[in-house]
Amino acid sequence: MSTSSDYEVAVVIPTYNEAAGIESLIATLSDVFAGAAIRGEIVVVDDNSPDGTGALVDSLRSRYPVRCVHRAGKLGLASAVIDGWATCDAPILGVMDADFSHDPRIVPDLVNAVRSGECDLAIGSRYVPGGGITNWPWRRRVTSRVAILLAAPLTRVKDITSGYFFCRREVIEGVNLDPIGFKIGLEVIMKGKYRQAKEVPYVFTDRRHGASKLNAGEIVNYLKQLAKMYAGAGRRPRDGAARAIVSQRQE
Ligand SMILES: Nc1nc2c(ncn2[C@@H]2O[C@H](COP(=O)(O)OP(=O)(O)OP(=O)(O)O)[C@@H](O)[C@H]2O)c(=O)[nH]1
Ligand SMILES: [Mg+2]
Repeated sequence: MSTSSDYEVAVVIPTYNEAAGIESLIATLSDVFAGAAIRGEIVVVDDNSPDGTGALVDSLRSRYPVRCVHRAGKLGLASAVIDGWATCDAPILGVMDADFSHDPRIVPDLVNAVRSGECDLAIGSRYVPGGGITNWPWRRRVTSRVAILLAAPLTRVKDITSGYFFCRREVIEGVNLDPIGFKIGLEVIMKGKYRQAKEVPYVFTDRRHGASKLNAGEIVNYLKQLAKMYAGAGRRPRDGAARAIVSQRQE
């Protein structure tokens, strides 16, 4: 049995009622890691899901490189990711959703961009050439575009609200990440200690199973998070000036 320090990559998957699809995602990710010769660990952080997601993940430990961090109740996506990373020793840390919206096939591109030294932060991106969104109702598309527009002056990263990325652990180590709401990516993009970020395109697809946890409360959380970012922006070096951003078209 591997200890967590044997892994070079740890990907955290926050879950709340994702039993319908989580086994399939864990199996797919395990194959992706093996196919790309990545020693990867999958860390599910479950908030005592009533549908039994946590117990299901526990039962998969002998078959896949996965473990579950159990929390007492629904405490929010961003704090789940931060708590998950805190249990990992791997030099590269990542995050993705449980519902197959984040295409696992680009995991090797994201991880290799970081482990080769090309960048310190590799972001799955819907808003660079080659990226996109399928199956989203127009309301979700508009909400996403408005969310992106509101944050655009803060950074040159195009998919500012991406929840799919990998980075060197030094990028987040010692950084005061605010566990507010859904947008852990915005926290890392704005506060992380990286020299270079890269956006890797992928096509976001609507969830295959289960129900959305994005609600009006999370939109309010996002607006609060943005207000804090704008208030702090004057005290930070301008992101666009300080850091290089490269985009990559997928072949
Ligand atoms: N541990 C934990 N995970 C959460 C919480 N809220 C959401 N998640 C997980 O975070 C990920 C993103 O949530 P989603 O409901 O897919 O949000 P979304 O992608 O914006 O919306 P849809 O795709 O429409 O459902 C999923 O894996 C959820 O299960 C939470 O409070 N705690
Ligand atoms: Mg989703």
